[in-house]
Amino acid sequence: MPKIRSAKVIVASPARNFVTLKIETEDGVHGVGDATLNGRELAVASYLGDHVIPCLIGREAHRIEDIWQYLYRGAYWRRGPVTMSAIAAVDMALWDIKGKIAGLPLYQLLGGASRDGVMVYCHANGTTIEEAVAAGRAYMDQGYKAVRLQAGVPGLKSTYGVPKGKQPYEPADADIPTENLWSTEKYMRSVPALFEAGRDKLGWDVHLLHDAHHRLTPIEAGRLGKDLEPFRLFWLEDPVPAENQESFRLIRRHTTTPLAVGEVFNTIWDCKQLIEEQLIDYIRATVVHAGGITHLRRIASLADLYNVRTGCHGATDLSPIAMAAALHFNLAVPNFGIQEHMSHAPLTETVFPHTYSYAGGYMHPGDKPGLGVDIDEAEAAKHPYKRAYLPVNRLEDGTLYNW
Ligand code: EZ4
Ligand code: CO
Repeated sequence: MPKIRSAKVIVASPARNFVTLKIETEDGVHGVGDATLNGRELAVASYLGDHVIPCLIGREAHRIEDIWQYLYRGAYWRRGPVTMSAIAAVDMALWDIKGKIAGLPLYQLLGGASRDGVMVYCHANGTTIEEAVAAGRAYMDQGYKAVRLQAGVPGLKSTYGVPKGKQPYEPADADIPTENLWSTEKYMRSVPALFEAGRDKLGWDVHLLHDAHHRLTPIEAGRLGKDLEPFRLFWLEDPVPAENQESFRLIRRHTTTPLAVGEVFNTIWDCKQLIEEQLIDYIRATVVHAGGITHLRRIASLADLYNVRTGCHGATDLSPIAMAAALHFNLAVPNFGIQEHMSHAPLTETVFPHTYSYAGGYMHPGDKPGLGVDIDEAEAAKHPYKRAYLPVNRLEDGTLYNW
């Protein structure tokens, strides 16, 4: 059985910051894992480089479950985004190695394809409702079956999901966080009009989604969900911050709009109650921030018991390595729902060559052994890390609020 000979962390910024773990066996087979935690990149790099890699050398690369338990239970300090992103990177890289040695794409090791392709949703944004809906139409012309609509809120200078200029949406762009202003009242008045226009102009043969980005209280979320019921959303995402899982009981009491939560979750414990009480419809935990393929499968298996489907986070701060891993997972998992998809910048694509592809609303991971993605280290080295933070949000009276 091949042993791990070396491992290294690569921090680079091809269009944005990414942290990558590369593990190599004694036989010279290597695997890659994404360890990017937006705005806290160097903390994960240090966790891996200073505390994980020394413990990996000499271990059998095939013992993925044992290594996962070793890093989770063995560290004494459990959970948390830094720890779980580091464990995820190791896990992804080891699955990549196992696939390469087996000569099989990862999804085959996970039980094989449960579907022909992975339905993805894209981001249609606009400063105005008209712009957002036109962007949705343009994506539908490219074959997308599912579109997330976000529009500027009248009276607010900036809104979550709406890019500056015509740039792709990537708000982690400031050396010190920029400060945005928020008004729930203005937002709540504007969203139903967005979806009324969306259904009017885009019709009913497209899935429409929306992200409230943790900005509401449970009763506000109940009202928004109710106001949006006529437009039959595929989901309303992150209506409230979800540390308090029982708060979703209140939302559920008031609306049948499906709910999606979990892009900031790290373990099964973050969503245990949400799933067991059937308080959500889609779990958005990702392969990178929730402990890798090994742990995400466990979350999905629990979710399957309660008719909760997967809807993995897939914004551009998840590297193409995480995207590849998500696509293999999505193709195989029985209770797949949908996958978020934002195109990476061309420079990102150059640094992470990959086999996954998009056609007609669906993505496929490709059939190369392992994950089917790699890092071009020479290219990566040309783009050094640059500190970049997400914005923070304040209410109009200056109170710090949820971004
Ligand atoms: O704010 O990925 O649904 N997608 C999102 C993203 C997140 C960023 C945070 O790093 O909410 O835009
Ligand atoms: Co989101």
